[in-house]
Amino acid sequence: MTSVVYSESEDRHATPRDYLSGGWSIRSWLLTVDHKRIAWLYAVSITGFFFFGSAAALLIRLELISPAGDLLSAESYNKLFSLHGIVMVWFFLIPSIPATLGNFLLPMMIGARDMAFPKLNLLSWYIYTLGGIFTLAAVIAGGVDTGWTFYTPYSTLFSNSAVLAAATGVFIVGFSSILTGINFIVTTHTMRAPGLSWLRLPLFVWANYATGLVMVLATPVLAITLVLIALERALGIGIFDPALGGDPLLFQHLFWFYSHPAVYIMILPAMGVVSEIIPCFSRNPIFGYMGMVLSIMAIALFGFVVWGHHMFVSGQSMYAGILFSFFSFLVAIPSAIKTLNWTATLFRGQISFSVSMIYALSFLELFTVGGLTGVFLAALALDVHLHDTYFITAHFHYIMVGGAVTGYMGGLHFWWPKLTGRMYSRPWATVAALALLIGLNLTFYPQFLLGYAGMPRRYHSYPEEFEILHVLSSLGAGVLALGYLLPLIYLSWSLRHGEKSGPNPWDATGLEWQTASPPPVHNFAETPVVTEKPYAYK
Ligand code: HEM
Ligand SMILES: [Cu+2]
Repeated sequence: MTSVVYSESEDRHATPRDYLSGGWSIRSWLLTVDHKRIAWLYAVSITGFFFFGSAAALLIRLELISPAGDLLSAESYNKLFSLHGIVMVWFFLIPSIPATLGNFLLPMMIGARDMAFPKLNLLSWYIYTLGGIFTLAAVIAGGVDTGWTFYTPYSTLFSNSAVLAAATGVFIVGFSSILTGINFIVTTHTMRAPGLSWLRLPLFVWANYATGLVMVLATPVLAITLVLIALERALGIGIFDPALGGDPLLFQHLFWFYSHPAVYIMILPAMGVVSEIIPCFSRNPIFGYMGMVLSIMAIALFGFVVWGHHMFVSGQSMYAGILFSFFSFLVAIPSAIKTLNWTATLFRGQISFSVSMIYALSFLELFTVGGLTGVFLAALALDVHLHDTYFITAHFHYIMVGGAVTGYMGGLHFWWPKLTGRMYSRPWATVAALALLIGLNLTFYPQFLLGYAGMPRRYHSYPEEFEILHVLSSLGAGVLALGYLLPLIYLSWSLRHGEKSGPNPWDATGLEWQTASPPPVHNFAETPVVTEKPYAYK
């Protein structure tokens, strides 16, 4: 893209201050309305939740090293995997890329000075933090043992754990998600720079825009579901209780009507990240831009009609099952188109294995395995065998950790010089990226075999024949932990000591690379004008 460029030598204007030099007082951070600082506020809280959730995961894997349930009681095991799921899904994966990288980059990528509603943006962070406090309160109140899905009747009639506090936390964080979604949608509609038509938007912007739509359309359903669960549990109103004329399946319909689209809230932004990295490090324009845009929108829309594939064995009608199976096959098509287009972009490209490119290629491998096994599960008869086994656990971890978290790490490394104006240690970052790739496969591949062989999920002890595969998986979790801890160390180090990066170290296209690093408070000295399509590489 060509545009007016802010350059440091230009002295027609006084050099604008960068967004970090405006002071480090607590006030200047906690009351900021600058989207770039708000992105950092999110990054800090989200990272905290990620390591909290990871500690629970490590304890789970430690327990499963031996077949006897000897490290944890069954009860604390249930509480640990519930806590892990609740924290990772609601407090890490859903906000991760949109709230951090999306918040930081979206206005810059469209040549805007900020989000459409800067104060609402800050408010979403406060709401997120408030929700987090409730979830932590649930832990202090003794924990929750319902799993991250709060399935009734267990969550309403039987569990004597802190269900209300945990569900309240999730309810609250939903509002933060809705506000972020509204901000993304309005910003993309109204604040694009002159010349930046819809079909010149970078795919990362498209992906966050579609994510915003899903957030705004789906999250209210989750909110209603959680209110009903709370009322049911506290007052026994009977919406889900057959004894009082209610229906427990209704809960699953409502829950998955939000939560299946929500899996696309997690994966679409990561797809956006990968779509920026791959063209840059193969020096090729993205293959099939139009197809990429259409498949982003198709994923967001089709995502709303497949929820019933989570309920194949729940007793819903056979015809519903067949319909949901069919729609699930359909939603796999746009994902396949995207994967093929990334591959075509790599083809005959001048590939350089930068750190973010290693993450993007890892994403391709992991997302493909996760996505294809989703197609297995969408086949009705096969799902009857695999349902509620470790095969499911493996499937969604390949997507959610292999896809979403790997995309996040790739994006963090790609845009780190923009965020901070500094470089990180390339050798250490390469070690970490490889540890992540090896660790992920070693942790989750054995779980496909475990599930296929019949090991159910959510058990804290198991027959000895499953021991080897569990030990391998736990070993993988150790390698994976290294892959997440190392970046925490070398990235923190680079904040102070990293080499200065200059505005565009990767020689990338895109408006965000045309302003200084770190960017000035209002992003651009002058509003840029766009005259080209995105990804004008070569
Ligand atoms: C794109 C990102 C995806 C994510 C993040 C994702 C995530 C998940 C999660 C979290 C679960 C487990 C829910 C639970 O705890 O019960 C799950 C199950 C399932 N997924 Fe996916 N999934 C994705 C893609 C797909 C695709 C493309 C398909 C179909 C083509 C698919 C088909 C299924 C089916 C059928 C189940 C339910 C299996 C059962 O419980 O028996 N998924 N997925
Ligand atoms: Cu689903």
